[in-house]
Order: sequence, then C-alpha cells, then structure tokens
Amino acid sequence: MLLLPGMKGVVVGCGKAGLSAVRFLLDRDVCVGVSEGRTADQLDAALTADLQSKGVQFEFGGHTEEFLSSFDFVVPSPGIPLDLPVLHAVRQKGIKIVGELGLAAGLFQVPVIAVTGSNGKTTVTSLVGSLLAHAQQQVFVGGNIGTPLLEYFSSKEQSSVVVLELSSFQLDMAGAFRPDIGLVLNISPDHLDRHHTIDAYVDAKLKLVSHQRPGDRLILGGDDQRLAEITSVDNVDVYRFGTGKRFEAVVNGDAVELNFKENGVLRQETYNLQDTHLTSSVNRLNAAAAILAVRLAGCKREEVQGGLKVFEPPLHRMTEVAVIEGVRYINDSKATNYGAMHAALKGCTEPVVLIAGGREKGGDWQLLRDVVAQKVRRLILLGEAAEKMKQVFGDIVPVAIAESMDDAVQVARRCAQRGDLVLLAPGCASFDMYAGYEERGRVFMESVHRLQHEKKEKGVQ
Ligand code: UMA
Ligand code: ADP
Repeated sequence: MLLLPGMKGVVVGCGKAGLSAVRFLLDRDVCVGVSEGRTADQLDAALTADLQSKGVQFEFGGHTEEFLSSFDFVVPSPGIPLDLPVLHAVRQKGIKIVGELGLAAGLFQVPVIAVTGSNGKTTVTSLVGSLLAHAQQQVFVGGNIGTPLLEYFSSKEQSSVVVLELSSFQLDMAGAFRPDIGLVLNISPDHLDRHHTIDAYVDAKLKLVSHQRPGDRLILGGDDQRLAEITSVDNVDVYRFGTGKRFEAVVNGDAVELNFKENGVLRQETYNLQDTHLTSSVNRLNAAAAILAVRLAGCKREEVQGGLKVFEPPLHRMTEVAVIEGVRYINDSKATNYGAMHAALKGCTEPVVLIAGGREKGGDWQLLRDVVAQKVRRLILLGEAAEKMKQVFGDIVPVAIAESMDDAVQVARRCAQRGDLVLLAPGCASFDMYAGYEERGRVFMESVHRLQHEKKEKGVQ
C-alpha cells in the first residue's frame, strides 16, 4: 500500500505485531492511532507514554466505530478476527483494511521466501533460514515464527534475503504482497474457529500465490490432496516435493533426491539426511521442501548438505525426551491440530501410547480413526476434549482419562512395553490447561525427566 506522510492509520491490537506496525507507520510520518482491547492499566505504562509522546492516539478497553473511522485505514493485528462487527462497519464506510503484509507489499528490496501450510511452517522457515545463513547469506527470518515481519524495515542489519513464516491470519490481509519463492506445505483443517469453513481457510492460505508473477516460484506439497488439485498457476513455475516419484524433490528413505530444471539445465542431486536431526518422517518432507527452496534461491549443493548437518529442529516438534526401560518418550506438543497428530502417528514405526486432548480447534476426529486403530496401543486423554475423544476412539482402543500431565505420564509408563513409544501429540490447543504449547511440552518433559530420575535412583536402565 502506498503510504504518504500525513495519512492517518489505526492499528488494532497492541501486541508484538501491532507495536511493530505502529513503529513502521511512525517511521513513514503517518499519523498513528492504536485501538486495544485491554485497558490502559493492563499495558506497559512507559511504552504507551512513549508512543503518546510521539503523537500516537489511543483508545483502550475495546474498539469503537467512532475511533476507527477517524482514520484513513485500519491495520488489524493478525489475531484480530476480520468479522468483528466494528471492522465490518468501517469497511462499509470505505475505510481500507490492510494487514502487515499489505503494508509491506512492494517494499522488500531483496528476494522474499515465504512459507505457509497447516503444519511444518516453523520448521521449514527456520531450516530455510539456517541453510541460507550457512551459505553466508544475511538472512532476516520473521513473521508468525516470532519476530514481526515489519521489523525487517527497522532492522539495522542489512539482509540479502528475507524468509517469512506466514499464517492464514496474516495471509487473509495480504493485499498485493508476493513472495519470489512461495511454499505451501500442506493443508488440513485448522483455525476453523476463526475462518469458519475449510474453504475460507484454504482461500486465505492461497493468497500467498495470488500476486505471484512470471519468474516467481511456487513450491507445493505434492502428497497433499488439496494442493495436488492445483495443476498450474498462471505464469508461475510450480515445483512439488513429497514421496511421488515425479516430484522435483522426492523423499526416498533417508535421502532427498532433487530433479529439476534451472535455466534450462537439468539438476539431479541427492542429499543425505542420515547424519542430520531431520530423520522423522515429517522432517524428511520438510527437508525436501527447504532444500528445493534454497537451491532455487541460489545456494550451492555442498553448502546445503553442510547446512543440513548442523540444523537442530525447534523444540516440542517430535523431540525425543528420553528412553526409559526401552520405551521412547517423544514430545510433539506443537501437534495442535489433527493434521499434525495424523502425520506424527503415521510416521511412527513402534506401537504408540498416545497422550492427546486439550482444547479443540475444529475438524473431524472420525478421520483419525484408521490411523489410531493402526498405530495406537493405548490412548490417554487430557483436558476439555477428553470426553468427546473417548466417544470417538473408545471402541477401537483402550482409553484412560488423566487429571494432569504427570498423571498421564504415569499411566503411560504403566501400560507401555519395551519397544513402545510414548507420544505427546495432543491434536488440540493447550489453552484449557496451559499458557501455550511450549508450557505443555515443558511440563511433559519435566514429568518424563522425573520418571527417568526415579528409575535411575532404582538402578533401572
Ligand atoms: N486484541 C485486541 N482485540 C481483540 C483481540 C486481541 O485488542 O479482539 C489485542 C490483545 O489484547 C493484544 C493484541 O491484540 O494486545 C494481540 O495481537 P495478536 O493476537 O495479533 O498477537 P501478537 O502478539 O501481535 O502476535 C502476532 C501473532 N499472533 C497471532 O497470530 C494470534 C504471533 O503468532 C506472531 O508470532 C507475532 O504476531 C509476530 O509476527 C502466534 C500465533 O499463535 C505465535 N499464531 C497462530 C498460530 O501459529 O497458530 C496463527
Ligand atoms: P507450524 O509452524 O505450521 O505449526 P511446526 O514446524 O511448528 O509447524 O510443527 C507443528 C506440528 O506439525 C508439530 O507437531 C510437527 O511435528 C508437525 N509437522 C511438522 N512438519 C510437518 C509436516 N510437513 N506435515 C505434517 N506435520 C508436520
């Protein structure tokens, strides 16, 4: 969006992304307002005073049509539902609604690689960032992964490439944003509380692609049914990764095989994942996507192979916590939707004692019955979803309901046999019991470590 000095813009929500948008607008001499749901005393007083001294006008404790419509455009934070009646009302008055991506569109001076999908975004974004850094690029990594994407514009460091993790919330307000290389990893139902229908969720995800132009590249998860239906995108070079033999990046055992054309030259390359931390079935797929992206971005083959060796996947995603009496304990607390839970179970080769449950995010548990029947020996349920999940799975697997994570780990210990895997893959959000998936994963790891300690004290290996 073209911003001119003196224009008036209001940011809704004063969290990480909102504050970054405020700074971005102030730097461009826009007259800025902030509308925040929390009351003034719930916010950092020094921060609000500082912004007020820079001319920022505030409304606290909610969002009013009167305040918002005194501005030329509105910038909702990613977490603000776009169907809020007040946003509808200001839209009706012709006031533009623009997200962070819409503000940034057209302003990046360096190539942008953007990653979306229902699962694997953070892993692929950090892997792409890490491979580029290993190849001596100056990389800005931001977006949904944590550092607000608009921070790129205030960063003192010069970047040679930008890597963004983009959520459906951000893409819903993407405006004319386009990445040079876009990745859509997979699509399974998530955030249906916000998007209401799967079609609206898919539409939001595919806004990543809608402004791409000739010469841009699009990398799609080839094994994904919905993405397989996209056979071509106008003038954009489409590449696929997955297990299909004809994809440009193929996962074959512990290797990724590339087979793609670059400037008319056919490239056939093999990357070995054996000596890396990317050996789980989902991470082999993620590696395929990332390798393809960085090769298209110009990294050399040897740089990529070297970078794969040193990469450590982020915590709480299929992270091995301990092996106790021949039972492996895996923390996949970030499996907050059923696509991730399905992928985690599908990739397990050992019988699984599954700890699941929490707050539901929408989706159909029935679709998981087959994989649960095939892989799960015992299901231990926690949180708000426990009773409902018991009804869905109770006839195919023995179910226990646990009161706490510690309780769940103790039950798991009692029923797991040597050679089994105890997997925390909740398929639900954590907010009914924890501050977030990190806390849930930490509590699980602490319980497992306590168990390990007790066993060591008793001299059991
Ligand atoms: N607020 C209102 N009115 C409302 C709701 C919220 O004023 O009706 C205010 C809150 O009081 C708070 C602010 O809005 O002050 C929060 O804004 P936000 O929810 O957009 O959160 P941020 O702190 O700005 O973080 C956002 C992303 N949050 C969401 O998308 C919900 C972060 O992704 C992202 O890392 C960060 O920007 C930096 O880019 C988090 C996330 O949960 C990790 N993402 C979802 C996910 O991964 O599943 C999509
Ligand atoms: P996101 O940022 O999209 O939430 P993460 O990398 O944080 O993705 O992983 C979230 C969850 O999805 C974890 O449970 C992880 O094990 C699982 N996961 C990671 N990659 C994939 C993939 N390619 N397909 C399915 N599930 C995946």
